[in-house]
Amino acid sequence: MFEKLKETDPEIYDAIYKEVIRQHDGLELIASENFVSYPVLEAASCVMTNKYAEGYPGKRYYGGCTHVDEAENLARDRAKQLFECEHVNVQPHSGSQANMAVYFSVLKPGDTVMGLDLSCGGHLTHGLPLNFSGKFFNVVPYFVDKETEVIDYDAVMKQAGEVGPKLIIVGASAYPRTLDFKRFREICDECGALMMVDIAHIAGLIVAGLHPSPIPYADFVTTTTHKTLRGPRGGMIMCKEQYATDLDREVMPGVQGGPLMHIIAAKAVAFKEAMKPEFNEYQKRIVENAATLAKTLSDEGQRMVSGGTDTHVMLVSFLGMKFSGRKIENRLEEAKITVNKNTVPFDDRKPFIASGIRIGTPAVTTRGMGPEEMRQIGKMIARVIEGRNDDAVIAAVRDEVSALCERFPLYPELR
Ligand code: DSN
Repeated sequence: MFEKLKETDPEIYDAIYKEVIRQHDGLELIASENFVSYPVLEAASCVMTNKYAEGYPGKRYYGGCTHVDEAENLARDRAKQLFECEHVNVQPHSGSQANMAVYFSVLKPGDTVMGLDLSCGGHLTHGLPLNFSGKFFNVVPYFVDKETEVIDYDAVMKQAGEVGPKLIIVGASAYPRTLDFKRFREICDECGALMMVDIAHIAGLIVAGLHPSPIPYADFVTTTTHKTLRGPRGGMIMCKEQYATDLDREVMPGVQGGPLMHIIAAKAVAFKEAMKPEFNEYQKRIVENAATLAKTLSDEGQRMVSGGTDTHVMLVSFLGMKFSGRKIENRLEEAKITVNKNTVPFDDRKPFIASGIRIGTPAVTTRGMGPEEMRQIGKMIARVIEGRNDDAVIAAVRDEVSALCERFPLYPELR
């Protein structure tokens, strides 16, 4: 693979080569990661990376945009068809920039917004004090219920009535349960707030009809394109037509300059893939796999946040235990199982140490693994957690992981 690169820059070639091997040889269970198709990979590395195209199709600040216009129009049309939205902007480089553009288009510095607390599954850009969202705006977090670890909509309604936010941010990075967008709309209407939903994690499930869509309820919907949606790393914003002009202006020139046209082309390729019936089948398998994995972990004695999952993601809680999520993340990595440490509701450890791990099934499902493999993986994870201080356990699990991965090849084109 990459013969020219190998010749001219052996050090970078070597890093890329080793990453191909790492992705093949291990179990990827980070809930926000996936493996794009080879055509998406080809588009993401194409010559459109050379092109400046500030502006939008038909209205650019640069000449020579005929073909990148074709790509962006295809991406926009396909996204609109997939999500049944009125307007879409496919230029955000990331989910964070998508969220930033929405906030700046409707809020002024100091305005009050509400977002799900980080420890309860919210995202950095939903109001963490260290993030731009927490620095620019007065963010009041809402929480999950202490007992059920699920959002208590009545409590959010009461809190929103007291706080009077201008915007309520709905959505999460680590929340395993279905979100009730209709209920959030009622809360927003009751307190006069705008509603933004960040569907970065569940976008693919929504396309397949496995999670309700927020499009009929929300003023703005943001997403990344690389998680369950299985496209290239990037962001996207959907909104009602009435916000379109302000929003587009806020993406460019407000937040960004030139769009990444190779990535927009790759987004279009991924959206076309997502229109196929096989994509819906794939999303179904993600959810079934997550349910099987969560049940196996629970049967093995692990405590699952909220008792399990409705989606692609789950959290194992070590709250109140002597060992942390960081320790388990490290031990699992030694066994070639990749997860991330994650805070759990009302965590008393900092996010860099955390009292839980987050696990997701999109990537292993892309490799073709099913319920039988999920039971095997759940048992291996439980063995590592229980045998966290025993190197022999880690070594035995690592051998089992290697044998499992050999049965599900990844990117044969790159081998
Ligand atoms: N960092 C992403 C995640 O892992 O969920 C969210 O943007």
